[in-house]
Parts: sequence; structure tokens; C-alpha cells
Amino acid sequence: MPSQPTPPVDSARLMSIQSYLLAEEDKHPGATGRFTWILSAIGLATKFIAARCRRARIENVLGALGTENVQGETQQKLDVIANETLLSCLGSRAGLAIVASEENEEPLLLRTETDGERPYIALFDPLDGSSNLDTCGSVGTIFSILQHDRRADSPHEAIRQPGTQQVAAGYVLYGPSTVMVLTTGHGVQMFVLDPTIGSFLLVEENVRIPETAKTYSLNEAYTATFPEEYQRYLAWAHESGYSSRYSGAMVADVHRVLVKGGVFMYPPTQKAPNGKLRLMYEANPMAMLVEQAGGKAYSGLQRTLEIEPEALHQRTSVIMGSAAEVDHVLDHLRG
Ligand code: P6P
Repeated sequence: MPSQPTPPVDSARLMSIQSYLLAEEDKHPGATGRFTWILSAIGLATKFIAARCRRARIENVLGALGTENVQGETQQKLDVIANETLLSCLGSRAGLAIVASEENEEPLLLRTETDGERPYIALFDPLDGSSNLDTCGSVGTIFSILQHDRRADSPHEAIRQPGTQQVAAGYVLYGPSTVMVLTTGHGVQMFVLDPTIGSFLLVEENVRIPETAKTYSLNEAYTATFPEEYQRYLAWAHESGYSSRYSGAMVADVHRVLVKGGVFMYPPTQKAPNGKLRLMYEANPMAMLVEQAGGKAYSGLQRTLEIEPEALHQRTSVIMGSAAEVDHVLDHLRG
């Protein structure tokens, strides 16, 4: 009797992101597959970026490039590599009309007409927290997908949509493992890259953020320049036995909050009176994920997703995480 083949280990996990996206597409009769094709491009690009991050020191692509991006921030070599990778993988996708990146001052108009369903817009921060790379810290890619409004007179106008209009959002965390967290508006799914087969595998469906956890995440070095309501919250948290966790990379800090609960904040500071994080390709996609997982996301006393954007690179303050923990902050903001 020939030996039986060894059953696949935990076969329930052998749902790749491609299989998941195709299964989701089947639920939408009339879908042309353009949306799936765009998300697949992000999967391809981020697998390539993950490999480059792992080999950064070996390939001598760590460190600064000696240039600044549109934000006036020092560009890391891998910022540019990650940006070019995403632009290249996304640029070839027929359903995409416009792409916009933290690393590019202007949005890129790829095509004005696409066959079939309404074209899409992809916005991304290609390598958030990239300065962490020099010390082998976690970094990430954040992305947001909007539908293109063809009545818009310009790419800038087409992009200026509140976060509530996002059709998908997600991030890829390049850490001890490479994790993609994705929402298409129907809950949050988590995938882990299996480098032995080069596939993101589904590990958790309908991710739910813990209701509460006594952990806050913000850069306390700026406490003296926070508005006094935030300072009062911090004093309350210290008296209430909270712990602090902060990595300096939004993707890593928000992922920890998504998995363990707590609250991530970047309040207004003297240096960044409107907050430091970018609304369109950092705060909004993260806010959609956190809300889809049952949490809350605010910018001051305004729900982040309801902010009417004025510019592609505009900044905002953020408070996001477990609903109860965000409420503790908002209670202090309300005085
Ligand atoms: P600070 C990284 O530069 C980033 O944009 C986010 O990923 C991170 O949350 C924040 O800035 C860190 O800023 O001022 O604490 O170094």
C-alpha cells in the first residue's frame, strides 16, 4: 500500500490573498476584476519590498539618500526603492486612473478612461517609519483605495475625498514576519507572508480590536507642547496604571493596538500644530481599518474619516484604537 501523502499542515490556512480576493470578487456579480487586480499588485510590490528590507544592509541600501522628499524629510534609500516598486507594479494595472504617494509632490494620472467599472485611485506611504530600518526596527507600507470621480477637473480634485469614501485600505508591516492587514469595507482580514512559498496566507478573518487595554502609544518627548487637554489625559493615564509602548513607526504602533488594544496618538505639537501624520495615506487608511475592527479614530473631536481634505499631503492629529480607550482621551479633550 503506497503511503498516504502527508496532508497539508493546517490546510485551513492555505487561503492565499489571491484566493481570498477572487472569492470576494465572486460575491459581486458584474465585477470586472479590476479591483482584485489592483490589490494583487500591492501584494506583489510589498513582497518585493519585504525582500529588499530583509537584505538592506547586505545590499547596502540602508541609510539616507542625501535627498529630501516633498515633505522636506530626509529620504532613505529604501523609501525610493519602495516607492518605485509600488509605482511600477500599480502603474500597469488597467483599473487604476491615478496614483499618489508620500514621495511624490503631484498625483500621477495614469489613464483617463478604463473599460468597465469606474476606475480607481491608489494612495500610499511606501515605507512608513523608514528611519527605523537602520536599527532593524519595523517599518511598513500603508495604502488607501478610492474610486475615481471622472467629473473631477483634475487629479488633485479627484483625490480630495473624505476617508468615508475609501473602498479599501490596509498596511503591510515588515517586522519579524511580514503581515498584511486589509479591509474592503467588510471587516478586517490578516495575512502573513510565507517566504517559503512567496504567498500571503490568510491567518485571521474579521479581526476585532480589544475593547480596552491600559496602554497608550505616543511620543512623550513632546508632552510639554501638547495642548493641555492631552497633558491632562497623560497625567490621568499615569495615575491609572497605564503602560506606554512607542516604536516611532505608525504601522508597528497601530498594529500592536489592533492586536492587543490600547490607543495610538499623534497630538498637535508646537512643531506640527496640525499633527504630523498625513491624512490621505496614513490617518484615513488606518482609521478605516480600526473602525472596521470595532475601534474608533478621531482627529481632535472630529471623526478622522469625516475630514474634508483640502490637499494631498495635508497633515492631521490622530487618536485611534480601542473604543473605550479613545473615549478616555476624548473625555479629556471635552474637558
Ligand atoms: P516622531 C514616521 O516618520 C512617522 O511618519 C510615523 O510612522 C510615526 O508614527 C511618526 O512619524 C513618528 O514621529 O515625531 O515621534 O518621530
